[in-house]
Amino acid sequence: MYLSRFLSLHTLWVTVSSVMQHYPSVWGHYDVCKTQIYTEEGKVWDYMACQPEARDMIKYVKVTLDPPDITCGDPPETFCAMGNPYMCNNECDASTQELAHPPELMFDLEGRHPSTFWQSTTWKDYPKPLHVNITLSWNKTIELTDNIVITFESGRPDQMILEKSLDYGRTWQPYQYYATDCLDAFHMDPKSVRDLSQHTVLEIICTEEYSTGYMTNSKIIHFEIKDRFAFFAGPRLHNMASLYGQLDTTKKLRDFFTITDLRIRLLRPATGEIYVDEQHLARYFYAISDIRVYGRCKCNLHATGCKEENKRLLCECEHNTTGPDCGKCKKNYQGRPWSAGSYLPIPKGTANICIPSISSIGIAPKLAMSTVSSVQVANHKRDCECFGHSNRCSYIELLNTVICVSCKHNTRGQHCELCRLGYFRNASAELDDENVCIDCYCNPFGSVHDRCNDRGFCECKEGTSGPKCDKCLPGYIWHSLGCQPNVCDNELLHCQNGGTCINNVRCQCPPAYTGILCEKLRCEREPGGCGGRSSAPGRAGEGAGPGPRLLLLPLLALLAARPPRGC
Ligand SMILES: *[C@@H]1O[C@H](CO)[C@@H](O)[C@H](O)[C@H]1NC(C)=O
Ligand SMILES: *[C@@H]1O[C@H](CO)[C@@H](O)[C@H](O)[C@H]1NC(C)=O
Ligand SMILES: *[C@@H]1O[C@H](CO)[C@@H](O)[C@H](O)[C@H]1NC(C)=O
Ligand SMILES: *[C@@H]1O[C@H](CO)[C@@H](O)[C@H](O)[C@H]1NC(C)=O
Ligand SMILES: [Ca+2]
Repeated sequence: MYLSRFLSLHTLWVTVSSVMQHYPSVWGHYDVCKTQIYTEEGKVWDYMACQPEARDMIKYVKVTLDPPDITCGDPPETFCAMGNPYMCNNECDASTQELAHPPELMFDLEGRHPSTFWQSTTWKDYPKPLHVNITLSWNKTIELTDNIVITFESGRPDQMILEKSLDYGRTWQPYQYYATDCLDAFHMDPKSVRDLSQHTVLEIICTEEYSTGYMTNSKIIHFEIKDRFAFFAGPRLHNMASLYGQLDTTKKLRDFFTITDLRIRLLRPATGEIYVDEQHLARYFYAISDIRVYGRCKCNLHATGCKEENKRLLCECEHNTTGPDCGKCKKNYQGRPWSAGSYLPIPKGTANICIPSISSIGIAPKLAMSTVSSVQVANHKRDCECFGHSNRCSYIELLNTVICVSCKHNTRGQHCELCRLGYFRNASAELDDENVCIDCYCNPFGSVHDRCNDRGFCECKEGTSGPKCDKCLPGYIWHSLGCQPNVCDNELLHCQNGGTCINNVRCQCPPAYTGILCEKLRCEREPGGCGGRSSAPGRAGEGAGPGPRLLLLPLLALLAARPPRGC
């Protein structure tokens, strides 16, 4: 009972002190990302993740077509009206504005009638496939916030792949396959986004939903962002906090909605039938009137603004971060490794601001002066061997050696290969395991100090035992300050002269007696003594000793049981 009380007291202390350590600075981190909102309780601050607002990203896009000469009109050609193979007197002529269909018309303001559109050449080279790549590049990482919507002016293609790149077009991954017959076109079972779930949300599917061909009126193709969000945020996206919680912890999910480029791969135009009518190849082409991409600049939750500079989007980085995506710490602010901010407000999330470099704090002057700046350190990355407990090291010129900085997971040492004091090595974990160091958890009252041996055994004070020094040896009893010898136990150590043993801590003596075991007459302690009736003359002074101590112990216990103020 005592033990659990004192252990909880200990954790309370730890909690209080760590809150005092981090609370003000964490609060400060979110300062730049709060707005005042009005609630029933009046004006309050709403803390939010630092991210720019979502907007129409099409304004900032650069488009590339492959092959480059795939746009119709050079030389001029005729094509058939959509849905009517016998009205083939429409003309595309790149040199006449009214008859031209350049790529820009995919991005202009739509909503008027008739719509404006880009159009490809017709499939005159049939049976050679009519392949077109439309690549949209932002030269900036963006996070999609709404469905990608592509509106066709011709029939929707029989086969198409939407692809994305996360590395400015160096590598490409499919985002979604679209076909009138998924099995035939891509050897995939047809699926709809509604067949997915939280667990399969990252699956790349082939859908037949948008490819019902030539004859229908519907012209639109979606890539469903919102339906995917809804697996986490509920059907009407009420619970965005839940989505953000997932995004915070699941990098794959975050990356899924992140792009630098999109590519629409048109693989086979709408035919409306199984076979292609070779007599009327001017029926077959691609035409797109509109493309919508909504998203926000990815600033790693370190910026609320994103500006356009020289036709390029750039985050307006806060928290002393820098780079187009706020992806690193500013010079002289590399005191700890960069990390992204958090979607979650305090107390769960922090902004992870960059802190001044070690050399500018100056731990030890000698060390600080010989520590190269972290920018240079990055070049030493090969030499940075920290078993995964740090990704930063410093070159110490004086010793001509590289040491790891800010070892995490309770490690320490040149290569983060040792456990911090108060931790011991987990024998079943490899050195690069996050669990490699285990807290000693030495009982603060029963142990000599907070360190333990390599098996986790703590060094115990007198009368104390157990691996964590939280048990008492026989003849001892747990008090607020550890194990104390039993005062009385009614077996070997009886209270005398009719005294009763209270909690093994003290004897409660009848009024006439005193002493640890009530072994003395009270009058012995008074001036003048007991008038010669003393049973043990000369021991009066000793009896006074334990009195205050025995009183003190319950008092301490009382104090300890009171919760600290303000919690
Ligand atoms: C379209 O892009 C893909 C890669 O995403 C490439 O393999 C293919 O050859 C390109 N097609 C054309 C017509 O450029
Ligand atoms: C992308 O932006 C960088 C500046 O960060 C610039 O140097 C580069 O030329 C840009 N690339 C394109 C294709 O615009
Ligand atoms: C960035 O560093 C400057 C200079 O130390 C400091 O004044 C400022 O508050 C820091 N910004 C943030 C958001 O911490
Ligand atoms: C020791 O490491 C293993 C392997 O990582 C882990 O499963 C276990 O929980 C660790 N033990 C403790 C007490 O942390
Ligand atoms: Ca248009």
